[in-house]
Amino acid sequence: MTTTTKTTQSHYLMELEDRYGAHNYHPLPVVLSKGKGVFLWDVDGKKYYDFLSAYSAVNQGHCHPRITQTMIDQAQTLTLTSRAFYNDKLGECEKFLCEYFGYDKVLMMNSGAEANETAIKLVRKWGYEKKGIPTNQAVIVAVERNFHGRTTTIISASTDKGATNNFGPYMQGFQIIPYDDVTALEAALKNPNVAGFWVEPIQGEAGVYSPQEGYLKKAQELCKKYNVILMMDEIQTGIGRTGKLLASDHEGVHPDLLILGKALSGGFYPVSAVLTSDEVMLTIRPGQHGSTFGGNPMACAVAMTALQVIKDENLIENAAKMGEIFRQRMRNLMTKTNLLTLVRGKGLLNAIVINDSPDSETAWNICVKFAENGLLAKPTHGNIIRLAPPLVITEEQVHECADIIEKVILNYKLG
Ligand code: IF1
Repeated sequence: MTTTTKTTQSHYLMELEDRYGAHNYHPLPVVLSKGKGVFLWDVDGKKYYDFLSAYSAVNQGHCHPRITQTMIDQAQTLTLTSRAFYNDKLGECEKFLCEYFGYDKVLMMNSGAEANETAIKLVRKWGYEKKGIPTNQAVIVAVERNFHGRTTTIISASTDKGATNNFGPYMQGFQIIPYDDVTALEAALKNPNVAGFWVEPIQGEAGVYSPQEGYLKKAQELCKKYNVILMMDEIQTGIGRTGKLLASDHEGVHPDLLILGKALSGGFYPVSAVLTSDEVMLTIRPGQHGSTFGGNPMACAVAMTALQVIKDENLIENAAKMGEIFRQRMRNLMTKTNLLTLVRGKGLLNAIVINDSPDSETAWNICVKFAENGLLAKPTHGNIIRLAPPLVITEEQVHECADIIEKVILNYKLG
C-alpha cells in the first residue's frame, strides 16, 4: 500500500483512532481539522479540494455560514424537547419539507438508516392495513448491489458479503431482483403480498451506476399497476447532487415515498426524513414509531436553512453545469490514457473507472496520489473512484481539480 510522509501529530492522531476506536473503517491517511466551502485542511495546514463531500452530506459546502449561524442561534435557544411535547420548530419544518418536495406528510428521523427503517415500517403497515396483505406475509422488493444503511434489517436486503457476513440471522420479507431490469420487476410485483419496491435512482455504493433511461418511469407505472409503494432512497442522490432537486426528477418520477438524509442538514447534524401521502403516513399511530432526537428543534432549524441555501445559491443548476464541464474534462482525459476506461454520473455525482481489476488496489493508490496533490476522493471498489465535490464549486475550481486528476492519472504507473 502506498503511504505518504506524515508529521508526528497526524501520526499520533491516526494511532489514537487505531488504538481506541473500532476498526470499522479504513480511512485514507489524512487527518482533517478544518473545512470551508469546497476545501478541507489537515492538521498540518495542507489544503485539499473535497471530492467526497462526506458522501454527499455537505452539498452546501463545509461550514456554510448561514447554516452555522442558524445552528448557533438555535443552540442558544432550544435544542431538544423530545416528542412528548410540541416544539415551535417542528411544524414549521414539516410544512417546509412537504411543500419543498411535494408530499402530504413527513416523518423526521436522524440517520439515513433510520429513515430507511421508517420507510420499511410504513410500507409494511400500509401493506397490512390498506392493501390487505395477510399478517406477516408482506414482501419488500429490493435490488442487487443496493446500499440503504447498516442496521440488521437493512443488511438483510443487502447482496454485499462484507455488509452481511456473520451478522445473521437476517430479517425476513425481502426479495432481491436485478437492478435496472423491468421484466424481473414486473414478475416480482405480481405477487400480491408485495407492499413496496425499494430502490436508489442511482446506485452510489455500487459505483455511481445509473439505470437505463426509462427504468424509473417504468418502475413507477408497474408500482401503480400492482398497487405497490415506490420507495425511493435519495439519501445520496437527492438535494441537488445530480443536477436536479431529486435524481427521480431526471425521469419526471414522483416516488410514492421519498427517503432523505445527508444534505438535509448540510453536514451539520444527522437529519433524515421520510415523505409520503396521508394514506401511507397515517397508518402509523401514536406510540408505534419514533426516536428521541427525531424532529428536534435543532434539526428542524438546520434543515430549513440547509434547504433554503440550496435554492438561494442556485446549487442545483450549478451542479448540473459543473458536472457537464467536469465529465467533459474526464472524457478528454480518456483520449490521452488507457488507465481511465469510463466516466459516468449525473450532475456532481460522478465516478471514473480505472483499467484494472475490481480486486486491485489501484483506485486506492490513485486516491493517495490525489491527496498528495491536494484533492480528496474515496475509492468504491478497487477500480472505481467516486468524484463528488460540494455543489458550491466554481468553474475555475472544476478546471483546477480536473488538472490535478489529469496530472496524477497521466503520471500513474500500474504496479
Ligand atoms: C458509511 C456508500 C455512500 C446511502 C443511501 C442510506 C444510507 C446511505 C443511498 C445510510 C449511506 C454512506 C454511508 C457511509 C458510506 C456511504 C456510501 F459508499 F456506502 F455507499 F455515500 F456512497 N441510503 N451512505 O448512500 O445513511 O445511516 O449512513 O446516515 O460510512 O457507511 P446513514
